[in-house]
Amino acid sequence: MLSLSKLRTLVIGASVACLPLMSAHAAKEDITLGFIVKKPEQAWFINEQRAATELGKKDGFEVVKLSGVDGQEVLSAIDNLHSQGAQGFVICPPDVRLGPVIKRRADQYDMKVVTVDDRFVNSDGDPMKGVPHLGMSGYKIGQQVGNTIAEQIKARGWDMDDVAALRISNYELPTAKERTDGATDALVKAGFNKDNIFDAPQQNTDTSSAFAAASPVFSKQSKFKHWVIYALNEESVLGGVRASEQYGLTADDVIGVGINGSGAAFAEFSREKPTGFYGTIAVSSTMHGRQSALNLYNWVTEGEKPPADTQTTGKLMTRDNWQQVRDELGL
Ligand code: FCA
Repeated sequence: MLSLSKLRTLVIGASVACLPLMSAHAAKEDITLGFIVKKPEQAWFINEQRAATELGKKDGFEVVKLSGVDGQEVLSAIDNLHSQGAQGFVICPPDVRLGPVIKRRADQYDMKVVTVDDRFVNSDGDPMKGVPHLGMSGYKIGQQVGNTIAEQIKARGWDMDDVAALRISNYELPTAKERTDGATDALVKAGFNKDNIFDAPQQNTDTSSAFAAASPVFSKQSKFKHWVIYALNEESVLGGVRASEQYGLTADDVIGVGINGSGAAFAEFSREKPTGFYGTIAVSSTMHGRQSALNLYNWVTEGEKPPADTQTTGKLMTRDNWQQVRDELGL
C-alpha cells in the first residue's frame, strides 16, 4: 500500500512536472467565460448572450450565461463561475455603482472582467477606466433620436410650440443620461421649446417602470394634444407609448423614438396598425455580445488587454425598413 508521505511526494512531483507546460496565460482549450446581464428577459440581452455563446462554439470556448438582477445575484454568479473554473466574465451590471465590489470579487478569484453597455463607476461616480468597456456612444445616439423626432414633427406639420415632450429619464445610469441629454440638445437645437419638456424619472430601465413614470405626466399636462417620447431605450419608450394610449392619445398624436433595435421593436413594428412608436435607433446587440466576449477571450488567452472604451453607433429603424436594418446589423 502507498504511504501518505509517498503519495504526497508523488503528487508534488506530478505538479512540479506540469509546471513547464503552464504559460503565463490560460491554455486555449478549456476556457470558460461568464456572461452576466442585468435583465436576462429583455431581447437585447438575450441576443448579446446568444451571440457570445455562438462565438464560443465556433472558437472552442464555453460561455456560461448568467442573470445578475441585483448585487446579491451578481456576487453569487461570480462565485458560481469560479467553481466552474471560469477565467473571466463579461457583465452588464444591474447598478453601475457596484463596480468596485464586483471588481474586488473578480480579483479575489483572479478572474478578468470587462463591462458591456453599462460602465462601472467608482465611489466618485467617475468611470472605472481600468475595466475595459464596450458600449453605445450614448450622446450621439441620443442626438439621432432628437433629430428623428424633430424631422417627424415637421413632416406632420405640427407647430413646435404646441408639442410636449415626455422625457423618461434615468439619471443614476450615466449612459442613460448621455442618451436623453443628446436627444434633448438636438430637439432644442431644432427649435423645440425647452419649457415643454416634462420629466418622467423611471426607477429601472424597463417597460413597466417607464409606464408607471409616464402616466401621471400625461394627466398633469392635459393641455397638450401632441406628444413626443424618448428615453434610454425602446423598452422604456414603449412604456411611455402604452401610457399615452391609456390616456387616450392615438398614433397620430404621438412620436416615440427608442434606442436598441431588438425584439421589443420588431414586435411593435409587426403589429397590424402603426402605433405611437415611430422608430428606434438600432445598434447591433449581436456585435456587442460577440465583440465583448472576443475581447475577454483574447485577454485571457493572449494577455492582450482590450481597449479601455469602445463606442458603437446606430441606425434609424422604422416600421418601413426594420427587416432590412435587422439583417444589416446581423440581428
Ligand atoms: C443599457 C440599456 C439597454 C441597452 C444597453 C446598450 O443597458 O438598459 O436597454 O440599451 O444599455
